[in-house]
Amino acid sequence: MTEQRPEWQPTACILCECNCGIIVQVEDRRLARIRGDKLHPASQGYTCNKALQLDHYQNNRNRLTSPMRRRPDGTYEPIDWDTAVTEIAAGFQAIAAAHGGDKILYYGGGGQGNHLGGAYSGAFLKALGSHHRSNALAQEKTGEHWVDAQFYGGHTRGEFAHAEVSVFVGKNPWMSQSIPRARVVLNEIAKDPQRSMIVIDPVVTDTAKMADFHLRVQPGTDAWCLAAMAAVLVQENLCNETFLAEHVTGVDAVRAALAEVPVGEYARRCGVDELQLRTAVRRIAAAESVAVFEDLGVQQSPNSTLCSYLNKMLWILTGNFAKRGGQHLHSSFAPLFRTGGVGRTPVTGAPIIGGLIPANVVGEEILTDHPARFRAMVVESSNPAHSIADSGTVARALTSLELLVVIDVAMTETARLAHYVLPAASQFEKAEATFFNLEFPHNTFHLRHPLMEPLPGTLPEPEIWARLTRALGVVDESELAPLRAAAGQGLPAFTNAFLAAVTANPNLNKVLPFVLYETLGAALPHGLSGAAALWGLAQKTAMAYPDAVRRAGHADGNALFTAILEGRSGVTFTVHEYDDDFALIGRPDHKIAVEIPEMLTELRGLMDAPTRLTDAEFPIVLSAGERRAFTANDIIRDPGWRKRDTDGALRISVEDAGELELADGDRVRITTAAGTAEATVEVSAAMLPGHVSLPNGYGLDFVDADGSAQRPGVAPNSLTASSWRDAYAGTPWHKHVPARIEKMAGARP
Ligand SMILES: Nc1nc2c(c(=O)[nH]1)N[C@H]1C(S)=C(S)[C@@H](COP(=O)(O)OP(=O)(O)OC[C@H]3O[C@@H](n4cnc5c(=O)[nH]c(N)nc54)[C@H](O)[C@@H]3O)O[C@H]1N2
Ligand SMILES: Nc1nc2c(c(=O)[nH]1)N[C@H]1C(S)=C(S)[C@@H](COP(=O)(O)OP(=O)(O)OC[C@H]3O[C@@H](n4cnc5c(=O)[nH]c(N)nc54)[C@H](O)[C@@H]3O)O[C@H]1N2
Ligand code: SF4
Ligand SMILES: [Mo]
Repeated sequence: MTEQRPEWQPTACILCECNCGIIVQVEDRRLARIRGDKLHPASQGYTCNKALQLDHYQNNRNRLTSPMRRRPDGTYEPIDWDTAVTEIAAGFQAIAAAHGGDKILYYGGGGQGNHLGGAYSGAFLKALGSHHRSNALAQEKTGEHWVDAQFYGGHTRGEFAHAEVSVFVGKNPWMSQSIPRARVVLNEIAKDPQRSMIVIDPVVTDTAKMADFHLRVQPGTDAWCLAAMAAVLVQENLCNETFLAEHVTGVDAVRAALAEVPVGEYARRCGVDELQLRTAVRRIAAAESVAVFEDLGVQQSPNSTLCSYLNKMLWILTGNFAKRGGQHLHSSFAPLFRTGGVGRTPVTGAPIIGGLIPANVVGEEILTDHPARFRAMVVESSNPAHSIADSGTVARALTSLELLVVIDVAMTETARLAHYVLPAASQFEKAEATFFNLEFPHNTFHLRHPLMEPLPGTLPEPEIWARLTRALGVVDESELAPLRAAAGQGLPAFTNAFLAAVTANPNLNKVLPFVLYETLGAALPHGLSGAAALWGLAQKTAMAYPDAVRRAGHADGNALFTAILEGRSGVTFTVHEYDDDFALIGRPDHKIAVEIPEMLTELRGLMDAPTRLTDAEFPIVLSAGERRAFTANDIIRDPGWRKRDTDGALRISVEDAGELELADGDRVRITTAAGTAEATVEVSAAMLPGHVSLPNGYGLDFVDADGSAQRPGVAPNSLTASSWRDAYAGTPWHKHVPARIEKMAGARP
């Protein structure tokens, strides 16, 4: 091999759902130099501090390099791929034959940046008759989805880059990002005297510091704050009546409920000054455009679904929809939720929203002798033994399964409970993409090409799923051969052959991603066979939004697919006009339907509901899982990536620290109803008395170069209980765990 000077290769950061475009120089399989990619249509050269640390993900001692099989004594032995695939396929077939394929649960399917694998899993699972699934969205976004589905049958995003007023509800975008070029946009808002920012958060976050209005609610009291805010709109006649008359149904019922809200009393209950609250609402009402982002601070706190319902009133009642800087129903390249009504889980009868079983009941759906219990699971690109509430019980449940298969790049807490662990190629070693395509009017999709060959012993997920599906023997080779031949003749020929094949055998549709991988995949350029499923998604997208796709410069699905294959820095796949928002409302009358009777009952119930869930035994509210400068879910296991906060400090108010005689660096014991842990203290003026916070993504096991195991920080879900969850969506209240803090004797670490 000749020595090559590394070129800058485009790819993306995978540490949060923004997936900012980056360019990378690879040396010896290392991501040696990393910069923002100015050509990326969404991020335009932007990155945050974390992107520079990506080599800690790509190269670390805990990466897997061989399929592993658990021995009876609990240790693991490496096995070859053929053995693993044969045994796993047979194992799932046996479960399906004995108990039914619906006893196989699929968890995960992609983290922040890797959704191609999940796209292929469906073929294997469908072939077995498995249809139940869950993932992290079922511990954050299903409550919002439940509301969205009834309002307008879609998902909305605010256009913060142009909003006159930006509202962040339990959201700290300076740290957690989630909107393109977050820090640039936040700085622009803060600098512009014509624009305002409203932040609802008990903590003086970096975002709150930039806000014009920081509504510093007491933890867990957002429902009263948001009810009061929406009520001010109604009671002070600040609604956009023209918009409501034309585009919204059910307004009278909402108006009646909000008319009853005692604004002053509710402001007092949530701890916000009444005049400040009213002034913030008047600012919203006076603005040309308003965009709102709700996130974990409310989605993982008491009354979470009601909070989702109420915060949307701020932009609906003021008509901030279908206009520049407002809130929008964006296009999607691959929907994150299934459509259809709310189902029920087989054992506990918990709500299945958007096709997802609440993460919080996964343990209960397994640890029972109920005949409908789950018997087997596939976990892909997720670490539920660490990320779901009450990790101890989740671990016991996973251990009790008849078959658990984990697909991951690393030996995670979950992998260590599996019968088989399959090593995936990293996200820089294969074709990958995210389905977090949430923007409007310009929505983008980025197919990342591999930067290097897969680490020896690993495989990209599309290949893993193809091998597993082949082993089931559900598709006859004679059906694939003509498609394979057509794929070699170009996309038009393939399209025709494909249509003929699925017409002749509709069953092929069931295993569509597999069929595409086996046929079109083989004809794609080297390293891109995993992109085959995108062909089908590109056709669907072009059919769903024909004008917006054409405006983005793609004549049809094949043109879009080609642009995706060739656009190394990502492509814009839809360009919408603001009026399109109305057409995107997924209701027959294309109007927003705001009357949800259960939510109005909950709203009225606030009058008698408790604002405090703490008691004498657990007097302090613990937010378990805050996003900080050096957290990235469980994606980077090597603690060496952190430049500071290496212990993941427990942040505590000056007042509470004074009372407990705590100083920076002291060790404390945290106890909750679910468990106990030790942490290092950081005294912080940002915290309210009675509120402490721990970061997410800590407490991960890592084996160091000298073979010693370490686990810095607290695993947040050693302190959370699965029963502590929302009644409508089953989403956890991670941000609101009653706790007790005690100073520990002895030396500082
Ligand atoms: N750095 C970093 N960024 C990330 C991630 C990461 O791990 N690290 N993860 C990504 C993921 S998966 C997600 S879902 C997003 C989440 O993004 P965010 O939701 O912004 O993240 P959090 O810090 O968990 O919670 C947001 C805020 O909720 C506040 N909060 C706590 N209790 C309450 C309350 O009772 N009411 C209100 N109003 N606020 C409260 C906290 O003070 C915090 O500022 O971040 C993404 N971005
Ligand atoms: N207490 C508490 N719990 C929380 C939260 C909280 O705030 N507090 N936040 C919740 C939220 S919002 C989220 S999103 C979840 C996230 O929790 P999970 O859904 O468990 O996801 P991650 O933590 O992102 O873990 C991603 C996994 O994917 C693996 N991985 C990385 N790249 C690849 C790849 O290319 N292929 C495969 N197969 N695997 C790969 C990583 O090694 C890692 O194990 O945590 C939730 N849990
Ligand atoms: S962590 Fe998120 S915002 Fe930061 S560079 Fe990566 S993708 Fe972009
Ligand atoms: Mo998340």
